[in-house]
Amino acid sequence: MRTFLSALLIGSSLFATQTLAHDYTVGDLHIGHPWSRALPPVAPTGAAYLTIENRGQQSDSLIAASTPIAGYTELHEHVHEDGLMKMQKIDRVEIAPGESVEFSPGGHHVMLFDLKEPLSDGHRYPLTLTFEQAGEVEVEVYVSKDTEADDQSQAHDHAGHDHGHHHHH
Ligand SMILES: [Cu+2]
Repeated sequence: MRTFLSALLIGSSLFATQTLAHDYTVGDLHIGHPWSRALPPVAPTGAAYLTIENRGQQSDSLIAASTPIAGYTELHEHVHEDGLMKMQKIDRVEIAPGESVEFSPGGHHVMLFDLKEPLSDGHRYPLTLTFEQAGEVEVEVYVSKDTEADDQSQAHDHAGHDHGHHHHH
């Protein structure tokens, strides 16, 4: 699969390069490739994925995220419960020194509620991440219908998730 994807990326030239690689630095944190999966226009919720690498000596935590395209956001993780994968809200995502945390479909993600504009393929939107130590950084999220994350296609597709039973505080 990796080989196939690599060939695909090379074959699709400059556009793919620009689409698939972008990163940010805030303090000792390195943030790689924020992206969202494209969804049908009617989707009320979406999710943002990225990687956060801590190149410093002390632990830091992602504690909040916000974007003008969503009414509000939550940090989510997936847990196995009664044989099912469920999402649940978490207060923080800690990134230990020297470690890297990947937000991906089926794992951690920034959940976007009350979408004000559709997550359409090729769209980009700003997302402000707040870290306990490093502070705030605004990143640009790329919306794509097919990304390298499709490599993890065993991970379930977030688009089909029902958030109706979530409790919000
Ligand atoms: Cu979620």
